[in-house]
Amino acid sequence: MPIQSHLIFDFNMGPQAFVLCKCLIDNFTIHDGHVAIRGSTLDSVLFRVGVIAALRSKKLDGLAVGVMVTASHNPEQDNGVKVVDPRGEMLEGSWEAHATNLANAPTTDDFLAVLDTLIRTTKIDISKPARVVYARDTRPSGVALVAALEDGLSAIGAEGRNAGVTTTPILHYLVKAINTKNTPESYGDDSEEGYFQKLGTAFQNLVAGRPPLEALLIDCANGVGALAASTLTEYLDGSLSLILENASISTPGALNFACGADYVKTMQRLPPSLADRLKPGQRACSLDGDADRLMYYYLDERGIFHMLDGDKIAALVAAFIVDLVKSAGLENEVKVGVVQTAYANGASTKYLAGRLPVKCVATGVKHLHHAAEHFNIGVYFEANGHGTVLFSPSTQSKLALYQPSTPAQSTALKHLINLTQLINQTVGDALSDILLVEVVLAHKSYTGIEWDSLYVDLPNRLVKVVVNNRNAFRTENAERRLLSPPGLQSKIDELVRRYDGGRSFVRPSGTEDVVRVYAEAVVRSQADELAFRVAGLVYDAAGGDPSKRPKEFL
Ligand code: NG1
Ligand code: ZN
Repeated sequence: MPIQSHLIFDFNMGPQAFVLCKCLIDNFTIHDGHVAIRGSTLDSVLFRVGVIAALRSKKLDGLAVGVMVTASHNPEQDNGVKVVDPRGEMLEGSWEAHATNLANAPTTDDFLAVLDTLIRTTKIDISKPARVVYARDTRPSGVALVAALEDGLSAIGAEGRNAGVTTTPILHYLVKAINTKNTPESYGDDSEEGYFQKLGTAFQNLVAGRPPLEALLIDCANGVGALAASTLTEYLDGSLSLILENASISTPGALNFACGADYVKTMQRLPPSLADRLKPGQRACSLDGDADRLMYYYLDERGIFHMLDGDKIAALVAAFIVDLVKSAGLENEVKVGVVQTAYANGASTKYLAGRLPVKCVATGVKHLHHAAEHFNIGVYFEANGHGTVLFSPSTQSKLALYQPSTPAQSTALKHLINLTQLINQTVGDALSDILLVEVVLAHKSYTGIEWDSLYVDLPNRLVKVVVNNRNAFRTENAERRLLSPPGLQSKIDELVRRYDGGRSFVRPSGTEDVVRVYAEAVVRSQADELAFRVAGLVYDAAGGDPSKRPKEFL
């Protein structure tokens, strides 16, 4: 059945995920990070994803591989697929090339021929078992896609486990829990219940004895987060009240529409549906369509919207963990670091860099996740609200064996150990991140206002420029400087110098056919002006028609 929608392959996933198709043909439009498919028969692609995931599992001796059908924060008519690797590594380049060929084979005969080559060249023992655990978000098109995926799994004789309608981070949890079952590294019971139990128990341990916080309002983006947040409530046992808004998962077209984390971050405003729901000073947050992004915010007494984005979450959480490490007497042994991208607000970088090591990496969760693994405790968040905290295996063992010498050290140690249970370390997880934020707020007795005042965001502006060939834009230094088109970077530098606190950079998007321009400055009007002027330079350098130059580009 042809489905008129977009299928998105996400290349920007964490190391747990790989993406199958880098250069698809005909119906497929390629955008580095994602591959969008318009008006194509998606069923055959999902069938092949099933086969590829099963082969990946066979190659890894039957370890479970995950497949998530979702298009995250994108509109409801889009859909996509992410494959979750059991070992938390990126797919080998050679294997990825074979997988690409498999997905692109024009006919069934070609498909079988490529399959045969893949099995031979990667030395897959086809008699090995294959296990694939899969799930989907609430998009209506997901039903047919999952059915096609199941056909692919049956065709190759893989054992499939349907995890139903759930969040991307829960699917990641399940993959890790299945593969570590009955081992010393057991990640938890391999069920949704195990996930909620793990988070709920750790949260209750962490807030025990603290005065309860005011209820938190959650904008569920009319997506699967509504189901998961509702179940989570049962496991919190009254330790935190959640008020679920935008929880209409069966209203056509409602998913991510004028709500959700991406809306809040992009528009820098409250979802209109919450306007008469939120009291001044009350904390609220938005999830995205698959619940792996989180934005907090509040309205002040004058009704002005204040956004607490991924950078503010990183600042809150990193400072808290550094304090706990110190209180536990472990500051010489456990080093905490933060990983950001160039999109992190300059004020957040300044705040964090005064307290702990901060590393800047290229956009894309895989870069952040890898860099965070180099710290004993690595905190990473994208400004858009995707992030988590990684405790290295040696740090986890150290915490388990450490003998505290005072009651205060013992308490801090217990908190750290509970944090390793509360945080979903496989991938950014909006629900786990909510609980993490709420723990810190409870410990610090902070409202949103105090949290917000850790530092003041520099006004910033993100602009898209549509160009003929965004591959003409090449970058260096964690995407902060342009190598080409020649001469453009020095023009940007010259412009930036004229703005107080000015910073701007240009990079090609990995997920859309545009070039992104980011700018910040001390004053809002200056940040806007700088962004539009740099966008104008980009437009000219890309050979745009001067008569069609967007008027806001000055
Ligand atoms: P691109 O399109 O490469 O800028 C966007 C986000 C990334 C990341 C990916 C999704 C911005 C500026 N960019 O990437 O942070 O979330 O989508 O994988 O938010
Ligand atoms: Zn998402």
